[in-house]
Amino acid sequence: YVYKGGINDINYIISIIKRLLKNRTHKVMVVDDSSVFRNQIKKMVENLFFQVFALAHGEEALLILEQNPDIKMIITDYNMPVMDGLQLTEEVRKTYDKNQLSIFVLSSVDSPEVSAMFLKRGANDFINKPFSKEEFSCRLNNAIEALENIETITNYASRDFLTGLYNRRYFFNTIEPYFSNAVDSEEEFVVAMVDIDHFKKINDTYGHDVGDKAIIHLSEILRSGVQHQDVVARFGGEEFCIVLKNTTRENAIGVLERIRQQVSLSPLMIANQSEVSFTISIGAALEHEDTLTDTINEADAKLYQAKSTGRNKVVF
Ligand code: GH3
Ligand code: MG
Ligand code: MG
Ligand code: MG
Repeated sequence: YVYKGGINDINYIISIIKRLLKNRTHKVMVVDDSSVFRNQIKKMVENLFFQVFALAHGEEALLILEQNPDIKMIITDYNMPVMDGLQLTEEVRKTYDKNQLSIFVLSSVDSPEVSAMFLKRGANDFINKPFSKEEFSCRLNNAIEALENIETITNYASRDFLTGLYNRRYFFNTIEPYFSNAVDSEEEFVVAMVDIDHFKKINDTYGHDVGDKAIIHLSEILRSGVQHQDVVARFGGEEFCIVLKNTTRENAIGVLERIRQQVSLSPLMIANQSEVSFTISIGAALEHEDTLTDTINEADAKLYQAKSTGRNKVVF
């Protein structure tokens, strides 16, 4: 970035530095059939510290997007051979909504109908060529900031504040669709409810702060005890729900048994090298073609059984 003086430019540089400090160097795709224009835009975007993919038409762009689903922005021309910018916009919007991937159109077709047509089909912004570089950079930064803000808000809404695990709302929003799919494709999965044994005693003996630390400690063991595709959510208090996807009963018992053992063998370390040991009880159910609520209720009943028959055990 070439500093041209003036207070606004300083603010602008600060906003870029802030983004770099957050280590957010997004992927941006530039799609234009004119190689001169494509390279010019590419350079401008690279100067703003984005990673750029430059392509000549929509079909190439879709291919690259498939290989890089984390691309945050597409800057596209309108008229191009093979697949134009409008078709590209329509195709991309079948998979990515405006809040996940920003589409920015640059076109020399200077007509209000064209810009409206793009915006109606899901483009986030539109500028006529030729345009001011300054305006382009500002709009591009605004679009990226908007995406980042939405990501932050979505994170707040879907995560539990104490542990960073998914919360109950996110759990049901994502597991409901997964559940219907799994039932259709006859994929088996297991729902497990986890609850700390005699947790009140930890709070009463060591205080609420240590209780919170125990919850965080457990959440780390749960997260690292399952596979990437599995879901771990905090339902409230010291109660968690795990979904082990695409698994069998035998496999799930192995995973849950290992987690139970690990909790009992890795006490929470607190001040003065004291250790707080605790155990967990787990109730689990294999999904069979009933409703998600039925499966969760069955896991809950099994958890109750684990509690009433001595705790520190997995009941399936
Ligand atoms: P059991 O073995 O039967 O599960 O006994 P328990 O003492 O763990 O009983 P229960 O599960 O009913 O205890 C829940 C307690 O967890 C009650 C509440 O004071 C405490 N609790 C709930 N949420 C939090 C939290 O966020 N932090 C802390 N420190 N304690 C919490
Ligand atoms: Mg063109
Ligand atoms: Mg408990
Ligand atoms: Mg409880």
